[in-house]
Amino acid sequence: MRTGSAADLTRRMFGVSAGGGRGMRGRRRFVLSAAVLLFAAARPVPAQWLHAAPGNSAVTVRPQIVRTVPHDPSAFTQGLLFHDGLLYESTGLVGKSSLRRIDPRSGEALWKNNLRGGEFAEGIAILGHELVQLTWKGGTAIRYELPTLRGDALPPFHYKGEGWGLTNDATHFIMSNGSDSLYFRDKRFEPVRAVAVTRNGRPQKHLNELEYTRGYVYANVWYQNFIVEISAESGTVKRVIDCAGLLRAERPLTVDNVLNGIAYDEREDEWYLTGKNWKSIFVVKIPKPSP
Ligand SMILES: [Ca+2]
Repeated sequence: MRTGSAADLTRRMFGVSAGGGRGMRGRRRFVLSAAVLLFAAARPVPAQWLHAAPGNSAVTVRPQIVRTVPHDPSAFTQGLLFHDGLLYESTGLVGKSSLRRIDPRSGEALWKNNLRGGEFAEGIAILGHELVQLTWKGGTAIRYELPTLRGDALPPFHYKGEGWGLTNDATHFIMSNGSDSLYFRDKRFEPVRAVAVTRNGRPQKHLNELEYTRGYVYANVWYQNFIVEISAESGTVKRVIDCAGLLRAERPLTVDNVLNGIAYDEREDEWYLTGKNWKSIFVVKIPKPSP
């Protein structure tokens, strides 16, 4: 039996006919427009996200899934970190931006702050006694006191350009803005230095959510199924963490539900990885880099 065409599907969903008669051209145009809208709204995840390892001569490693934790599928994850036994998540989109403190065993939000209407939250980092939350285009970072998470006690940091990912190396904040550079800032958020990131000698653009440990910055790459391990000193990508297995397990609904969110529990040597609007956080082991 012949399966329905896109036009058949659209006709059933919208209750319109592409048959002959008066107004046929208008209806056909409507059907075609509806079909374009339908497929534009739900572009599927590319097959290579689920199967192919990234083309790369740098060493590729695959994470081993230890367990999964439920993740709020309405959370458009822009930042994730692990601190003192708890997860912290920043979610984006205007009207849906938030900061959450999450139980890493149950995935439940223990505390949540919804941002004001026009703000679009991005990466987060904890340095000293404060948690800092970037905004995408606002040029402002919100500062929350720890452990109270009061967000109105400290004046915000200001910076030029876009804010994407944020982490720290215990001395500096390390920030991404979607380019191929990492920006180091001091505790007052003043710029200190920038490091250009290269993979196999080429600029690695679209650096997104970040995590730092033991001399390396781990970065999601926007619209890619892998994480790059970057030498914080030289900017060279040493290894690629191939996360196709996580995407196969998660089966994100659309191409925009990208892999994004890296947190590291140093005590247990476990990584918490997720994506925008994913239903799971994957707790994984990643082989340590050779010294
Ligand atoms: Ca992170």
